[in-house]
Amino acid sequence: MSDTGTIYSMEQTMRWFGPSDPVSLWDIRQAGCTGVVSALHHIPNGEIWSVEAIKAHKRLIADAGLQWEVVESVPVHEAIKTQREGFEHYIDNYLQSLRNLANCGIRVVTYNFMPVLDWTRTDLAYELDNGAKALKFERAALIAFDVFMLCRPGAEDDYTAKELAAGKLRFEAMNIQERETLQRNIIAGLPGSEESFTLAQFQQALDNYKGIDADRLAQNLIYFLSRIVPVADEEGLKLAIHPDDPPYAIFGLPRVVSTAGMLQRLFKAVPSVNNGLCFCTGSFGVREDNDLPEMLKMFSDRIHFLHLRSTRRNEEGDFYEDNHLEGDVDMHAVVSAILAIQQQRKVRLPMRPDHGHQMLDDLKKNTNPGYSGIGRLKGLAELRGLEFGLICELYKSGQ
Ligand code: CS2
Ligand code: MN
Repeated sequence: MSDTGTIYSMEQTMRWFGPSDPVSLWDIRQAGCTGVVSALHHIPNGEIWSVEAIKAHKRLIADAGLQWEVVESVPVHEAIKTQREGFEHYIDNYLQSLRNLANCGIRVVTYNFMPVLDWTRTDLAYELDNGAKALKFERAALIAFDVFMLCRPGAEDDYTAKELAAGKLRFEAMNIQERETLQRNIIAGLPGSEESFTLAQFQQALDNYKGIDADRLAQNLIYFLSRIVPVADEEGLKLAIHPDDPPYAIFGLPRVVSTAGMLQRLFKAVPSVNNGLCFCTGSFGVREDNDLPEMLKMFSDRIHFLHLRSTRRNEEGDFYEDNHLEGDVDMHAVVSAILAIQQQRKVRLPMRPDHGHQMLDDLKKNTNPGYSGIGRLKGLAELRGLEFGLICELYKSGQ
């Protein structure tokens, strides 16, 4: 509790994909949000976001009585991640986009540094007991795709004999249509990811990482940070890197934003607090060795944005997206830790319910996987209730 008696609560937002999003700005407002998280998805990855384009998008959001709280994401071009020839041009463009966003009053920018693919799932319609649908990552299905459909050279070396056998069984049990769906789920681009591949293009994109191990990728990220963070400092922008999802290597690609140790390296190399974090509990929470409340405390001064959701994992290395207050994430401990950070820093952090189940009327609609309206509304309502209860306790204990 702060000296003034004010208690700092989270700023409630939802992601909005722009005018073509089946969930409208008014839906988001009715869900109880004061702001949105959004991006200019129509601008190709690597090009500059102009002031005019940013202003036009901002106006759309303001017309519905909402704030554009956070940009998610300004995508990082693959050339920057691999440092292939000409990458400096893409960094210059990125810097210009950041400057333009700051000039338009944007304060927080999220991005990620995942090679080739943004978030990855194998099943976008995993049916729960109650008939709602969730997103799922099934390891055997990933192996089926990697080893038996993509036929990635050397893929077998990444898995145990037991895993390979499970992947083979999984592959053999699928019909052509199921295989096509699996392929589409993995490489055709989930909402928010700016890339989409055919099988051949995907293999080509993987080949671009030959010779780039995790250490080299971390160096490339640190170089990128050393270029963008000074501009963020100048412009009063907070940068918030999103963790890897899933938070371990897939398709032999290196990962550098999955654990506390990896984050420490990045923050030590570029210490400004504007070199910050989008704390995504659903991504970090997939690893049992990530202690979320502990990580929140550890990085308390650089958390600028929150994605709240929970996953449930099993021994086979699968996980699915559970109800927001259930699963492996201890959401009570997480929201308590967030409230403590906010009182300490005297700030309200923007948060969004990260994904939700497809349920009720949304089962009949064409929705963006993970981003249907009703499931996120439910997640948001539960998270708000949890936070409200905790705030009432803070009031009681402080007075
Ligand atoms: C995903 C991504 O887990 C998530 O939040 O929906 O789209 C994620 O937002 C981006 O990778 C962040 O850059
Ligand atoms: Mn997230």
